[in-house]
Amino acid sequence: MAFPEGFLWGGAVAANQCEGAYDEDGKGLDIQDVTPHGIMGPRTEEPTEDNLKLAGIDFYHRYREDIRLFAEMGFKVFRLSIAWSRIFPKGDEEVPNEKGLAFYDAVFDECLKYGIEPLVTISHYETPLHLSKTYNGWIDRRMIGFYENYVRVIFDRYKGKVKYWLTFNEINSVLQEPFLSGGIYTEKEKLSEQDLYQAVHHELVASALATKIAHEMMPEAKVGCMVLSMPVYPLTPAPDDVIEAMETRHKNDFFVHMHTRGYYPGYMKRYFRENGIEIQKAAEDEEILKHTVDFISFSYYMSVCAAADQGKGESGRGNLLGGVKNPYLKESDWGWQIDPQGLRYVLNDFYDRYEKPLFIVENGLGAADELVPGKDGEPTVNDDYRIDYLRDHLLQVEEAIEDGVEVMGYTTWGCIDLVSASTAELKKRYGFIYVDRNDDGTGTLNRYRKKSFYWYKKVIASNGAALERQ
Ligand code: BGP
Repeated sequence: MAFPEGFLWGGAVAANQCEGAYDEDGKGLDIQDVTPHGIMGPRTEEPTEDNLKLAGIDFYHRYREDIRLFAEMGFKVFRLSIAWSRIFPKGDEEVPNEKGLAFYDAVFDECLKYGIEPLVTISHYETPLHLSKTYNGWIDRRMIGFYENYVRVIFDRYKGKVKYWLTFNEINSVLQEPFLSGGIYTEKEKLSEQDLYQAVHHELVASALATKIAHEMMPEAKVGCMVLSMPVYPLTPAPDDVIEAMETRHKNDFFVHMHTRGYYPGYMKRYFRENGIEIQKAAEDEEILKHTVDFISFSYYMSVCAAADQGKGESGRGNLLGGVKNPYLKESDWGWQIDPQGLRYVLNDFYDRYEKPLFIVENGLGAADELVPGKDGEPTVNDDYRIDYLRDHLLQVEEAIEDGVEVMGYTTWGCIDLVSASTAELKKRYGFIYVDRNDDGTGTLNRYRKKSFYWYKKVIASNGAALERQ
């Protein structure tokens, strides 16, 4: 049996996509509260009623019921994020908001009650809006200090409860999505590469600093980086396409290099040199960056192709980083190309190169589900397409484990339906658990088990053996 004993099976969510209660118990506004239409849409000055994230799926009030359902599936781990603006409503205060801290105490206690390990993302696309507007997010070096203050508070509070930490969600997406990922308020079109890489540097220093502090304050803690993984295949065997693919990969993966080796790779120094980018560094940065992570975590949804002649391929829609469409792959209803073998590829690739344990912390299929009457009278969803997707990917994880890759665990994205990050829809559902809430805001918020719920439960109970049998 390939999956090792103690393999961490579970699911993942982010505060801004599920909690709701956007202004309750002292929470400040964050950047998600002013992006009602997701990444593509315009942002607003104030929170507006059409922003589904303001109420989310009401996890803030229903977490007990939800965690009980996760426990019923047999989860060993639950990945969630702490909303920074619940702890520091503006982000630059000295003293934290006790009610925000108490909320996560209750959530972690609930997980631990069922033997579920919390896996906590410290910052998941939810920078406090004040930090974004006042400092322009991570462009400003002072963000490192605000983030340090925040991590010291949460490490101190939750040490003993939380062992697994991730510093920034998909840290490598800041180049493509400066507002979402870096809290940078200036419009993307007005930013130079100099600005973007300066922000990247600050985030990387903050991430290494958090790792150092975590290791000092919680010797048993395991800290991971979290990147958006996307294998880049050359569109053709033409050497120019192969080199294009390599250079695209370098830009995505240099973040992993930084987190595991602790210094800038030669190819990035060359890129900076040739593009007139000069990163402003403080004297201590080099030392701080040497604090490398314990494991690499990543999201995996799709692969892309690269072509030297950009006009050659059809450009694909997809998960933030984008790329050229692969003519050999099918795509989801939202145009994300489905490539289970790409997961085996990326696991091997990261492991060969960086030699750290790996954790798949996001993977899943966003689909429009239909609620139908179930056998026992309870509504359900016959989501065989989701089962197929997840099984195909998990079989590739198994292959990678057979290849010798050290895989710590697997958390499906959106284990309970939640608001989409890219389009802010509820219709794009990922969950094992259906949440009765619709894009027009209607719905009872009731939770229903989908067919995949029972399937995943069997997979976990058999530690993966059931994948083969079905
Ligand atoms: C990742 C984000 C998640 C998540 C997921 C699915 O990029 O880390 O927050 O939402 O993608 O994307 P979407 O919600 O757009 O379907």
